[in-house]
Amino acid sequence: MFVDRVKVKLTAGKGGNGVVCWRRERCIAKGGPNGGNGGRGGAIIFEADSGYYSLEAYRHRRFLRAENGRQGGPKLQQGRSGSDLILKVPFGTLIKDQETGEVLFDFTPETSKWTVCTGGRGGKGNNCFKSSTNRAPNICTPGKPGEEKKLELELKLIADVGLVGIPNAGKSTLMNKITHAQVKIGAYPFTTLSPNLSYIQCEDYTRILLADIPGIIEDAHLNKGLGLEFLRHIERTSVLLFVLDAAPDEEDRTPLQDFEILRQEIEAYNPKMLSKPFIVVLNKTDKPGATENIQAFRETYPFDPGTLFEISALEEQGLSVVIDAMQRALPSVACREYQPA
Ligand SMILES: Nc1nc2c(ncn2[C@@H]2O[C@H](COP(=O)(O)OP(=O)(O)OP(=O)(O)O)[C@@H](O)[C@H]2O)c(=O)[nH]1
Ligand SMILES: [Mg+2]
Repeated sequence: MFVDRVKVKLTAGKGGNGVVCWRRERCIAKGGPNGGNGGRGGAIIFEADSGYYSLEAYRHRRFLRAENGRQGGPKLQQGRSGSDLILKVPFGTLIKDQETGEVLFDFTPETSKWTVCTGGRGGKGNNCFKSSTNRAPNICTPGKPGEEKKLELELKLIADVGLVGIPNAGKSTLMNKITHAQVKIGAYPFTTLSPNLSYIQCEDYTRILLADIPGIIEDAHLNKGLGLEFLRHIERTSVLLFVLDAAPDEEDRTPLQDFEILRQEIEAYNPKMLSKPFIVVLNKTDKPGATENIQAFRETYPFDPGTLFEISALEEQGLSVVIDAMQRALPSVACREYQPA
């Protein structure tokens, strides 16, 4: 199951207590204090891992605690420190404060580890309090509590190319044909209910990571259909790939209208996304009626040949040139980080 928003309460481990103990040995009178210190409590650390692509692991784990430190022992024995709790998250996870909504950390490919809650310090045993004036201190201190935080984790996938389209445009079909994904396809709207990630293995050994999101309909910004909720998963992609149905079954729909609806909805969500490089594919060219629609589209939007493509995802026609266009539109490989799903 794809989970992209969870709330968690984290508590780092408490430090172990210090102890009061006395050295007792044959022939050693008044051996003095020898109570050890408590161990440190375990910390909580977030670690981004490319093997994860959703926050599902936290769906039923809302309260997370690291191990407490153990108390000190006699003979100056230091208590064992609590083990750190490592929480794996996918790249693209934002960590926010639950109350203020402030973004505390963002797991981009450059950042992969963050200690979110430090464990409490261990208490001091009575050996620490001995001095020239107090050679038999009868005191020790308790361990300090670990840090506690209430956080919200939000995932915004990091992909190279984001597929956007009206439901049933053929996004998932295209994704299945050009990557190794096996996304569900259906001749009805909203077949895809959560984002899918997969990558294209190019001939020059580079990879292009694609994100397929559920379809967007008119007035999605008013929460129609599945709303604009999933657009955040393509907010960080370098390139947008508009997939348009060149021959819609509904009489009153045209790819031209669909394109305008998609642009309006994206603008309502985040106008900055429209300034990204984009590619438009007119899909289903094998269907009757596609030619007229394509002509009308080209007259209104005379995009250059590197931006507008006619394809048939089902019959695998024209797909290789779209992949080439994606490669060209993306920043150089050296500037990209791949996070295969
Ligand atoms: N004739 C024809 N049919 C296609 C083509 N591409 C996709 N289809 C069909 O269109 C229907 C919808 O395809 P999907 O890939 O599920 O569409 P989608 O855009 O992912 O739809 P949602 O997940 O609902 O948003 C399926 O019945 C496909 O077989 C094509 O090139 N030609
Ligand atoms: Mg789909």
